[in-house]
Amino acid sequence: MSVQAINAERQIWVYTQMLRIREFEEHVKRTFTEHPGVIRGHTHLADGAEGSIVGSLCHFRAGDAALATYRCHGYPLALGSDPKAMMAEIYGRVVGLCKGLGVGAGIPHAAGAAWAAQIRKKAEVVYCFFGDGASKQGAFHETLNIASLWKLPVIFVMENNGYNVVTTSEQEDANAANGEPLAVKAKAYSMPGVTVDGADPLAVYAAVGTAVERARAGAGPTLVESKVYRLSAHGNIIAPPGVPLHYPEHEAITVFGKREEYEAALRGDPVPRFRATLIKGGVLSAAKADELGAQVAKEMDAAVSFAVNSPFPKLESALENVYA
Ligand SMILES: Cc1ncc(C[n+]2csc(CCOP(=O)(O)OP(=O)(O)O)c2C)c(N)n1
Ligand SMILES: [Mg+2]
Repeated sequence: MSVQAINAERQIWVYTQMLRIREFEEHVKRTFTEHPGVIRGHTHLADGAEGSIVGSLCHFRAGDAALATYRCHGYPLALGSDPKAMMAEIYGRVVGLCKGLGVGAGIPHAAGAAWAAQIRKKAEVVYCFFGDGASKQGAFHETLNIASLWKLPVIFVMENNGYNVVTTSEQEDANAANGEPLAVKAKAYSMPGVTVDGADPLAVYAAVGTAVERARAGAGPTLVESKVYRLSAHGNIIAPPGVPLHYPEHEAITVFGKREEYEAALRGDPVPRFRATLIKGGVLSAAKADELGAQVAKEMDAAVSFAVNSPFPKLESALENVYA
């Protein structure tokens, strides 16, 4: 079996989802200046990873599952969640996707979901997204071992953005420090490990497609290292009440003084890059691309208005989902 080439209509869908993710993240970011003090918590943006997210999820079909980290706005957007409900969740409103009580998840849970899929025997797969930093946790290694041993249908997509908050991969990762791709970690658990340019959705589509075929066929997991560059700082600054929350500059600049690295990343921005690819390939006209951009901006403006004008959960509801 080989991965089918992606048709023009699907390529436009990919570009549209990339734009939606970017615009959603830009709106979250702007919130801190346009509605200061409204979001009191931490937000982490996926700008820069759009091509990787959408290229991966192109293969998603009913019954599959996807798990993410705190940098998690892109996946549900591409999979069809309502951006209004998502924005309301970030604003902590009762009409949010998780009723304003959103929490995170993790790598071992993906193995559990994949085990359930294996038992159901419907060729369903699990997409497990996580960062390069997360691959230093014991849970990552335990999960890869059991997933390979039991041939669980899971695709481990490591979004390697080269940073773990304020440290670089080279400072934290033995493979990176020795100039090796992080995909070599797969070798220790006898599964395929591939490295792909995460800024190129079509390259990610191909790499993840091969992994999905393997998983659906019962042959087990794959580790896909998708190289991306996060275009915002790790997260917004958490400040005491009264002090405006904001996004600082990227750690490449604030911690390492590597302004040129960051500017090069901006020049390689995957969203305009894919737009140019589609226009050059005759898949999309510049006018149509602009039209899509305007539509998506309006969609996300509406999401912010909805969130700002929605009620908070009742104080008493804070204990409703606490079991221990
Ligand atoms: C077990 C554990 N150790 C440390 C932390 C603190 N921490 C939060 S995010 C983060 C960096 C994660 O980096 P990475 O997985 O590469 O994700 P990225 O933010 O780059 O997308 C760390 C160390 C944590 N949340 N959990
Ligand atoms: Mg990282």
